[in-house]
Amino acid sequence: MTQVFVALGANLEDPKAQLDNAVTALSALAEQDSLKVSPYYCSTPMGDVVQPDYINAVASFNTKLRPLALLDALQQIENTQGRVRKERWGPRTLDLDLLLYGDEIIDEPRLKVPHYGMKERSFVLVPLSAIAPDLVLPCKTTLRSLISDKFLAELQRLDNDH
Ligand code: PH2
Ligand code: MG
Ligand code: MG
Repeated sequence: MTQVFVALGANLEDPKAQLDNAVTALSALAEQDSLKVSPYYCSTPMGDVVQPDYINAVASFNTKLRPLALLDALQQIENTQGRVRKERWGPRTLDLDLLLYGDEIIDEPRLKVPHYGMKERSFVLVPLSAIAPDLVLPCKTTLRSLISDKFLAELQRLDNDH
């Protein structure tokens, strides 16, 4: 069994409900009582595409699924929730990115873990630290050392009940 971290993002068709539905779907992949979900945060879009603000969060859980089986399951959830792949970094109903798979470093055509952009993204690191403040990345960097005041100021935390 491995502890995994997954980033959630949505900016179309009631993004908050998209995240709620995704959390329910992720709970089916998680071992009993292992699912943790960060607060939801509103963040302005990263990248040059003009698009609505995002709701972002991070979930962690223990799973028996191997990495590619987990990737398949995450993509299945994205597809079920109406994900249409158009432009890179464009708007989406749901994005589920596998951030960390235990301490493993995975470099396969379909899957690179740790997620390539996670260290530079406030909308990943801040929710991650809400559920795993003492996390150390596979490269031995502490999560705490990556979070700046600027990152904290970039996000607006929403009131929700988990
Ligand atoms: N995801 C993207 C592109 N830009 N911006 C924010 N704020 N949040 C995201 O999740 C996001 C983004 C592509 O994955
Ligand atoms: Mg993404
Ligand atoms: Mg993605």
